[in-house]
Amino acid sequence: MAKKRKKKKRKVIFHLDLDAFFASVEMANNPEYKKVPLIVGGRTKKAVVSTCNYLARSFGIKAGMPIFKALELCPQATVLNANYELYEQYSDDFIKIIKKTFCRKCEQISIDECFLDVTKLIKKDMLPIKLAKIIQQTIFKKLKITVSIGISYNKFLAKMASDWHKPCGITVINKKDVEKKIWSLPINKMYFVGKATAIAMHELGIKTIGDLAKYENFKLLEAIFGSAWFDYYLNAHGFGDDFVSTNNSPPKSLSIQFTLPSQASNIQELEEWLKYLSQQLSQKTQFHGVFGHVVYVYLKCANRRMITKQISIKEPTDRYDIIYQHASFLLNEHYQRSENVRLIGIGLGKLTTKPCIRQRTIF
Ligand code: TTP
Ligand code: MG
Repeated sequence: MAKKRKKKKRKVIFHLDLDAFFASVEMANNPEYKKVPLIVGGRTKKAVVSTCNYLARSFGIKAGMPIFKALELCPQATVLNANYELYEQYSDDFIKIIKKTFCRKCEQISIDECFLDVTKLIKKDMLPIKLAKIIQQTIFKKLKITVSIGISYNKFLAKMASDWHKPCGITVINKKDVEKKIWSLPINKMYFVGKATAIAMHELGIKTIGDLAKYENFKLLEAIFGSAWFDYYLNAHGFGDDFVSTNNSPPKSLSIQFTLPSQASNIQELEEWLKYLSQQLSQKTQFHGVFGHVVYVYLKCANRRMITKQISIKEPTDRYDIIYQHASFLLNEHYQRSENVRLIGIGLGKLTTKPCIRQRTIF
């Protein structure tokens, strides 16, 4: 008799996203801020909102909005300059708590988000929602910050779910929910679909995730979006990657980017950002125990022009000064001085786990 093939069990993937992160850190440090609409951004004329607490959001204030406009909506709001070092500290603590207390299968994907593969933690007396509640309580007890949690069987759906009920929500998306919950969402709400991709989809008449799922001209999708089209299409049908990578598998490249609190067209200001990002990238690289052969810098300008430049370096590095030196060279070579920059990013590519011996030598 033919053996019955065992059905592969679906994984249980959590996506954790801290609520109003920068503003929440400020409120955790100064409870007075809980009582007021709070904006984190800059104080210059061109500054925009980096984030704001949920009280400020109730006035219609949103991330990316010019501060002056936010203050028109809510003149009594308190505006703070961002304190990035403090936010990085909270971010590190968040990940440490998760890894130490709950689950080592943790993949951090941004300053305030991570995926967890909790499949092995789920038991009869520890169902996903119960575990999610315990995680929320623990994070709040230790950091005084709330976290929203999305639960599903792959990373795409877990990420979509965490956005569903915020702040402090827990949302489960099962296979049967995909049509009901996901298909009606506008295409720009789809994880991985950036602004430019969403515009291109609109031109094809794809306005919702459901439109994409039902789209039949695959050749056209491939011609426009390259090989990425297939992932978008699979995701729209509820399929997707469920592998949560841990530190055991070193990344192929690492990068850090930031949408600037206000547009910058001043090279000194951009240099300052590069310095900050080089430090963060160096720390991230050291955390993963890897060394990069290529430094790259990318800038997104206000007119949507994307500048991406890279340079190979002789010895693979994880050092701040070397990363910054090369990034600064790229900036000075390729940045046209009058252009307004909205987003700046820096990365290390061709990563290896083996450092060059010479690099470690102390002179
Ligand atoms: P998000 O998680 O996108 O936003 P949030 O945590 O403020 O709000 P939500 O409750 O909706 O999750 O980003 C995390 C932090 O990163 C955010 O507090 C501010 C910062 N940030 C920027 O400064 N620029 C950006 O472009 C983005 C996306 C985030
Ligand atoms: Mg967040």
